[in-house]
Amino acid sequence: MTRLAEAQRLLRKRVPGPQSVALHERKLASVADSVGTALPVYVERAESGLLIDVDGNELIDFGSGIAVTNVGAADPRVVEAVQRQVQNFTHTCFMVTPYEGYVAVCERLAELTPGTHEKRSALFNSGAEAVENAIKIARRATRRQAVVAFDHAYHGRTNLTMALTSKNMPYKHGFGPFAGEIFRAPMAYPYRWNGDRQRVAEEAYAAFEAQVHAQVGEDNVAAVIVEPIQGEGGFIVPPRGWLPRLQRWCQDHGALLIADEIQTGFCRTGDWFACDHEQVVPDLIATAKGIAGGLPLGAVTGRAEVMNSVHAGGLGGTYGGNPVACAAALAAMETMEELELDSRAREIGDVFVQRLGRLQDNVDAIGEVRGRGAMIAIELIAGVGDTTPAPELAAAINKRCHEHGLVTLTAGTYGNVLRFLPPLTIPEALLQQGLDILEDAVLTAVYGGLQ
Ligand code: PLZ
Repeated sequence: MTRLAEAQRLLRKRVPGPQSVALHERKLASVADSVGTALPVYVERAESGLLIDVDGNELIDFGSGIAVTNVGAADPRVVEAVQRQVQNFTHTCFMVTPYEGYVAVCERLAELTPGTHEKRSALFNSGAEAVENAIKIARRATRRQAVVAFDHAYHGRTNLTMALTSKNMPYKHGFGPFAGEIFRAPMAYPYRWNGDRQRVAEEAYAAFEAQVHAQVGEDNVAAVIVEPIQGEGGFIVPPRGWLPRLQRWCQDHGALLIADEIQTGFCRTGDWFACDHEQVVPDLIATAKGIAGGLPLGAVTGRAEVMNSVHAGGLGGTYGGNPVACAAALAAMETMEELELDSRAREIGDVFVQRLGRLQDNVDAIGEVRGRGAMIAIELIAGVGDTTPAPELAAAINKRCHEHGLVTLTAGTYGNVLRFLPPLTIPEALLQQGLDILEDAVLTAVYGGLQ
């Protein structure tokens, strides 16, 4: 039996199966069409690396609910902590009558985030909310207004974060006017910037510097916001040296560096945070997603003097740092530490790079295999010597993966990137089975099943 056939034993019914199809009809009749679903398979329960649907199909998870379930979607420690907290109380509002969990999460964030300086945190409900608040704090602390974001950036879907997000469709189209005082600089995107990585770092930085000088003025810049590895933009890893230069520029000009580690954080890239890789210490760091094992939580952590420059009562929200989400976060962080998921992410990354590298040798349409740790992507192109983006090919591979029970996600400004974000607790056998399905899907989409 081939390894692919073995993997397919996980599927009892076709994907999506009849129960999922029935549920999807109800979805279409009740949920707004604008809220899409990449793979209309309705999940009933999860194990590490597996999603089990209402038809009994077991799907291998290379998505982690978009980089959220780093500890798996049903981590026993998270489940137990949530159950205990729900039994005690579900909500009080931290701004009214506080509780220990919120404080404990802020203590953990001070320990885990880059830098040994005195820190403070504030908790919110989502990534976009964390980013919005980071900008509010930066503006208040610097008494400046301009914010510089990058090409291919993704920071959220609220009004301010839409302005920071670079891609029009589907995130911004028709939703303007957007928040003001947001400026965009070129991203150091090695694959689509001619030259070796060293040159890209230098040229991209020079372009940033010149553009901000000409169009914004250094003294007007409150903050530069950057994803240390871009997520929705297509897992773009800037060349070494570029991020430290941005940090130095911020220091030289009295601006704050905000790292959006919402997708890269919490062991995903093989370190606790992607900034750690180059010892970059941002002034503010926005986190969410992987922080709480699947419960909604976002945070801004930063230099104490910056965070505390905001007037009393200036930050908050009814649900920010909800006790159940905080309990989950503390448990998820414990699991990450205990299972050393940072080093596991590196091992997962090595497996991906090795197998996808071999595949790339045989498939001209794979322009690049890139990423760091368990955040890996392939960029699909027209073919040898023609780097025209191939979004239809990415969609075809994605669809075939889904039909064969592997949850994969697309990304990229041009829609031609397939990205892989397995839970860091995925068992080795499932990881290999997932890669079997992926390889088969690539070869079938490219060569029409002839290989
Ligand atoms: N910053 C770097 O990756 C969320 C978006 C999915 P929220 N990315 C997934 C979609 O299509 O809406 C994200 C991110 C980075 C901010 C966010 C926003 O986080 O929790 O979705 O608000």
